[in-house]
Amino acid sequence: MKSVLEGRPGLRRIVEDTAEVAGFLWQRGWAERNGGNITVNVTEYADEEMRMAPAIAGPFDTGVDLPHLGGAFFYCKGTGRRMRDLARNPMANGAVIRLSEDGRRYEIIADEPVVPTSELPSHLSMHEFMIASGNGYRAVLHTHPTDLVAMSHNPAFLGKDVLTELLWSMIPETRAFCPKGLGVVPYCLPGSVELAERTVEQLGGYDVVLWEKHGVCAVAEDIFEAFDMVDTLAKSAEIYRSARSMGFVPDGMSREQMDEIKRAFNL
Ligand code: 2HA
Ligand code: ZN
Repeated sequence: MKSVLEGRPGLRRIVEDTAEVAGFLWQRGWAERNGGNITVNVTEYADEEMRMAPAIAGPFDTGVDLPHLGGAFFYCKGTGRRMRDLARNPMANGAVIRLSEDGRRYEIIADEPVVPTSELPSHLSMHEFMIASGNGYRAVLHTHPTDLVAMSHNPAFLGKDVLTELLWSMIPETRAFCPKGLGVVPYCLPGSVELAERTVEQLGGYDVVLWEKHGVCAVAEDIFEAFDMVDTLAKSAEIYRSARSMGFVPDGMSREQMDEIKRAFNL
């Protein structure tokens, strides 16, 4: 069977970029077994043939209300699939789905009947928020960065913007390239609608959200931007851990130094 990527260079680029990032996640040690998931809104690449393509599986319920996503298309990592496998073969470990006009159901249209990620309710709810807000974001990334997850086990870090301030102060890049900081979502069952709702509540203020004792979720224009924000925050967390393991509490940049970066980068 012909791949949906054939003759669609824009869609192919998105899927190849996603595969590259999936490899980074595995190399970072953030993607044990089937850990993490990625969805990218690919509606702009859906031509008439994709709109009319017969379903190869479904329809399935999305489980959430998605008034802005009627008729939208997504490339989604498959549930139970490994990032390291997706990196090598993205269309055997992920699929393109099409939402119904009311956004309540979806069908898998290509290339194989790979059922999407268990976190589909939270991913689609985030895409819904992004379309409704008109921010132009198309990518959602969820992964398990070890140091950030470890920090979420300390209640002292979970107050509003406590971790943001600490991570910003570890290295200038984090203040500059993760300017909204890190939102926090209290522990919820993975894959649940409650996790989806609590995550979307945070997106008004943040592009990266920490799921307590689980992982992070990042939204951005494209999958590389989403990865870079998580990578930058994870670097800060690693510097913090490194300093603590050398036996001292890191000073952190001063408030004046962080404000100077804010001005220099027009944040
Ligand atoms: O896809 O990471 O949160 C596996 C997960 C669920
Ligand atoms: Zn997870």
